Amino acid sequence: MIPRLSEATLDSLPADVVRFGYDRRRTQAGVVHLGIGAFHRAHQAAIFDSLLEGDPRWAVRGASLRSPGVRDQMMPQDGLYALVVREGDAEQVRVIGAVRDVLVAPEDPAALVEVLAAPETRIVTLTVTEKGYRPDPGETGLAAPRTAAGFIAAGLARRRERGLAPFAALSCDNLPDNGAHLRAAVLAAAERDDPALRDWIADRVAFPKTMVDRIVPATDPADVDALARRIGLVDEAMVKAEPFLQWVIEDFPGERPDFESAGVQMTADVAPWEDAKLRLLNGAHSAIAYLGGLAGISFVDDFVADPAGRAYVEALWDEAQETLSPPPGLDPLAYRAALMRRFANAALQHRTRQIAMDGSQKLPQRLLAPIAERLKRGLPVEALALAVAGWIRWQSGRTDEGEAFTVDDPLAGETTKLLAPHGDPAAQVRAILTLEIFPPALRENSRFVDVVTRQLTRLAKSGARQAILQFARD
Ligand code: NAI
Ligand code: CS2
Repeated sequence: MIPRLSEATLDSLPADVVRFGYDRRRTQAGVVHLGIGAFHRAHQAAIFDSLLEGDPRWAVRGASLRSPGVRDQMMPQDGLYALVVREGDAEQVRVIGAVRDVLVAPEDPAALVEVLAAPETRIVTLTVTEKGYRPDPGETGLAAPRTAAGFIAAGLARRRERGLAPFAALSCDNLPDNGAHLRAAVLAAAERDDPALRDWIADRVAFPKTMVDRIVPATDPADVDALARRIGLVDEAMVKAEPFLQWVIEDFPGERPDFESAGVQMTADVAPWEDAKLRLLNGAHSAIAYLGGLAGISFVDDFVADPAGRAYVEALWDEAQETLSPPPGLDPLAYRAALMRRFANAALQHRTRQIAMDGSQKLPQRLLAPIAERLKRGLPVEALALAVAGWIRWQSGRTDEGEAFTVDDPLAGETTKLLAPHGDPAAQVRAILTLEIFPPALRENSRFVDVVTRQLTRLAKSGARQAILQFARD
């Protein structure tokens, strides 16, 4: 049997595996991370791992707010895991030592509150997906929190009682103005039980906005097997990623790592970075997910390997780009060219189905915001509208070939109810636009309704492969 990666087997790693040089026993856990999925392990934890080489304060205690899966993968390995960075034929394997511990909140909520209140905790980071910021009707209050915001409020309440300075809370989810979303959710959780705590948090706690970027597909069992062959150890917690990594953080007061030394950009204004990333990278990703998914295309690189797919993505970017105010240092054309290369990275095997998840929570910032801006300026929105039509068609749970799948979306029940009674695209569009995710400015805009109906009709008649051909270039 192949042994497992752990402290005990570290020394058996092949020489070309990159390893941390710091002494894990001398580190302090200055960071608590909520939602320890693949992305945290390939992005923030990799940055903290680099920072630990010069400053022992920034080790991470991770927490899962839902299932024990990641704890059960990581803790038999002493929290160690490999970050496998792939591009084309090149592969780098790096073992990350930054994660000291993983807690499972539903098993012991009090333990997580205690960790958040620990004097050494200076920063709390979060990747709880876009839907993790929605109010949870099951939230029971500060005594037994369930949501990320509830835990943060409870941890801050205890710090306040103990006279400890608060931590800064950094959302690393793909939401526009993610700091403000998190702040609002935490203030609401605090106010419910303790209005004075709400005021203390409002005065004292930093919720910096952040823009995060690195494509991190979910790990497949085949990735674990390939890594075991490569390093001679089984690593159930490995993650795979592209080489590109960007983290832009709104500068904040209080104790923080020397982020800049690890390549993080600290800035006064994250918004233009965020808009460019959400509308160009994520907007195209969602379009590829729905149109590609309907056409039976499993991976992002396959979509852009087809000249028609590339031409469609360029048409979508032409539309989205005109709605941006790029920050100094971001050349939109160079950014787009780099994105196309990133999407074409066949070694990642990034599934369109993964990106299609939770579309109702992604559409507003990725597609609807640039559409609203263009309509205000009287500009056409054909390519963006085709992506929205693709999402609507996706909600019916069948590909163009008739293959059934489960729609993974917190609003899936509602969208099924809205769409089911209608066979024709015009009625489907009218029904779906009643969802709260569509702002009144769009819902009541006849140009928007018409163009989405036209694109949905085309999808229903000829399928996604044909529909993207309207954007073909010579
Ligand atoms: P993952 O599926 O590996 O992990 C998701 C994590 O979120 C898990 O810990 C899960 O328990 C937690 N979660 C899900 N719903 C939740 C809820 N309602 N409340 C609390 N926790 C919840 O996914 P991954 O790849 O780690 O991505 C997570 C998020 O990170 C994305 O939704 C996105 O906002 C952000 N992100 C991901 C990137 C990627 O390429 N994977 C890149 C940039 C940002
Ligand atoms: C993707 C993102 O799953 C999705 O919705 O669009 O997670 C994307 O991979 C990242 O934002 C890249 O930084």
